Amino acid sequence: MNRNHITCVFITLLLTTAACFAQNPLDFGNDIRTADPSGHVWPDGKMYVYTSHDEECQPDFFMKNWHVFSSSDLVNWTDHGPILSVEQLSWADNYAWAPDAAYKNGKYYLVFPAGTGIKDRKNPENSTKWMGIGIAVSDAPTGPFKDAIGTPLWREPYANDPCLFLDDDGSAYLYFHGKNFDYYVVELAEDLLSTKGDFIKMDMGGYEPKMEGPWVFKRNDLYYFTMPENNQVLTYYTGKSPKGPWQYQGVFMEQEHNSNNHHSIVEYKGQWILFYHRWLEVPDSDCTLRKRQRHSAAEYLYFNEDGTIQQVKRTSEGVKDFEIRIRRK
Ligand code: FUB
Repeated sequence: MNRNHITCVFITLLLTTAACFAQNPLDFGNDIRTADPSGHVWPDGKMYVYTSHDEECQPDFFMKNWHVFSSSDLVNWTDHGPILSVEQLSWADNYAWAPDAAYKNGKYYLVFPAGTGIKDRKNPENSTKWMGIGIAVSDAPTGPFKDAIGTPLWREPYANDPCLFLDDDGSAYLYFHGKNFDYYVVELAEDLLSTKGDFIKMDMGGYEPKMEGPWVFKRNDLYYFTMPENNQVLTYYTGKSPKGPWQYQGVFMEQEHNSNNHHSIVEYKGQWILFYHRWLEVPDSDCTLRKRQRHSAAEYLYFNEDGTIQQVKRTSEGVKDFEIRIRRK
């Protein structure tokens, strides 16, 4: 074996080893492309991640179904999907975009955006695209889910990217991205199947950039309104109530490539986790449209003493040592 051969073998070994220990993107089994991961810990103690599902080379985010993946160590995942598809809806046939989920009184709720029509980018006046938010229910976290109301929660305003936050007192708040309705919140009724009261415009302290994919959570009595600002960089506000007023706190994850991000933040076994998606090159892809495809990923997330969020870096290791970390706590 000459020197070149040895170097070659060595590099291959290094790459293979690195690949074995890498955990991002998350290993969801087979070759599925997922985006918009929404993480939840349910009463059985497992982590469930609800995602949208990218098809190879899909044009303009034409997406057809949602999946859920479960794990108890964040390394070994089971795919339980698809758990709902736009074919099962009477009011939409496309745009199975970023879902969220909730658990209440023994039932599991999938809150999902879906839509119809086409966006005409050259002549926007010819666009027919419309999106709304639906609710599906199941007795199990893994579905199958059934559209519970047979319509979207509302038709106007155009809306997608729902985030359903259940507060400790049982109140349910729905945040979303809406055409001219960003930074509004609406409460849901006790059964989570209809809205209660008006859309409430939240006080964002005077800073309201374009956004999609809001995610709200609570920690130590402080509420966090987090979002992909301009659909990309992850930023957040804090507040003392789920309806604001909110105070802008800035960036906690920088941008990678000129492409969207979508995330969720959840505590699991005493450790906070950030789920998000990455646009990674798929070299053997037949897709001429784009070589990068979306994949769900996870990182540890830490808070400072004053409750602010520390910067999170994208890593290839992700949360692969989760079990060891938890045992050390
Ligand atoms: O996955 C479709 C759309 O792309 C989501 O709804 C947005 O948040 C962006 O991730």
